Amino acid sequence: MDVKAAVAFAPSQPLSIETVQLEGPKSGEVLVEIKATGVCHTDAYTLSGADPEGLFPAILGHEGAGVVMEVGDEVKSVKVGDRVIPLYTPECRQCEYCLSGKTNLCQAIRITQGKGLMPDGTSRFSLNGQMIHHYMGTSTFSNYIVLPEIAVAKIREDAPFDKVCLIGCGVTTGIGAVINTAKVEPGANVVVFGLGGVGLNVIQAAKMVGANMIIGVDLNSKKRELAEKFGMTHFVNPSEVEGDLVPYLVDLTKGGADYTFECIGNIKVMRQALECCHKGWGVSVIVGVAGAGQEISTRPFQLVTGRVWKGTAFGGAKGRTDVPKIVDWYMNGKINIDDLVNKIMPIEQVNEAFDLMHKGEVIRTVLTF
Ligand code: NAD
Ligand code: AHE
Ligand code: ZN
Repeated sequence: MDVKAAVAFAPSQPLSIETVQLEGPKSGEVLVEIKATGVCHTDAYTLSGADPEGLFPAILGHEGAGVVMEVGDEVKSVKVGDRVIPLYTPECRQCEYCLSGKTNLCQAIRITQGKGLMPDGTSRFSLNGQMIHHYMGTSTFSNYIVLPEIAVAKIREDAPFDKVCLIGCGVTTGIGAVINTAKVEPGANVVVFGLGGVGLNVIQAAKMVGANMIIGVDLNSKKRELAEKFGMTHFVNPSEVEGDLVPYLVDLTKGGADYTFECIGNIKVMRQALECCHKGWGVSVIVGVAGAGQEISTRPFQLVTGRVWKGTAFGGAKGRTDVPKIVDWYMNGKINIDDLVNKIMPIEQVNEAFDLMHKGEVIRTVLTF
């Protein structure tokens, strides 16, 4: 079938709206009509050319929501008409990783996904005979996509696509980083570096679990007002701090933070986030994604003296199990997504959405089809 998609032909080039050919679902797969998609910083990261798994041409996008239009043989967990959120971290419930109970990193299709292909090793997208890569197993910048059944979360039928699409990445990542990965407890002091779509969700989850100080750090002071609405108690703009940021934050938290979250993708900030943690027990969670060739460093003494460095992908969430619950939290007013969506535009304005993100003028632009 013909579908409408924003195609990334080469790194750092604007996306191009094209009529692309899509092959239908095979056994165990579903066809989903994407109704809305967010633009996450990871899409910009891959488009920049810094992603070692970034392949071109490709259809980017991984923060979507839509409706099942067709199911292949053997599909049991969803049916035509179901609302779903595509999962870049699937949940097969059968692989060693899923069965371990220790991680959300289902590996059932990870190898082909990283090659921009479906599990059978083929791409279903083509443009005039030229193969186009899938991206993160999702490619939500296309109005129709094909996914394995294990990579869709069925959600309630009254969930609005242009809001719950953010649960496909930023919302779940930020909230899950707090609840699943760090397991922040009531009364903890928390520092969040980067107050974008992910960082604001770290803040709202930290507030939800009863954190004490929730300190937000961002170079863009325009992020302050919304972060306060989400629960930030103190704001720090590093460019306005005299001297080093780390001792400043250690003083502010009277000895160091119990938990810090790096939500930028900057390796220097990752080090600061670790080193402003409390001696003996502080935990720093890396959420941000840094480019090919970049490495983190610190004095091992920082770890010897009890600080813990960890990371999180999709907030440690098991998609098919946890995503429908997070949708319920939104529908029941427990979490705020509305204020994260600053602009809703048609997919034709996808390049404008990237520009707005780079200028720091939005938390999320949602693109519709
Ligand atoms: P975003 O662009 O919405 O927000 C980033 C924020 O960081 C902005 O507010 C910006 O002003 C701020 N910032 C930039 N440099 C800074 C610095 N040196 N010091 C302080 N603040 C700075 O991005 P996002 O969509 O929230 O994503 C954040 C990061 O998380 C990205 O690296 C993204 O790739 C990554 N990410 C990871 C996962 C995961 O599963 N681990 C999921 C989603 C996003
Ligand atoms: N190909 C990239 C991977 C970047 C990365 O870490 N991605 C996160 C999700 S970011 C969503 O906005 C993730 O899920 N990681 C686990 C995984 O298996 O990819 C690179 O840098 O190599
Ligand atoms: Zn993302």
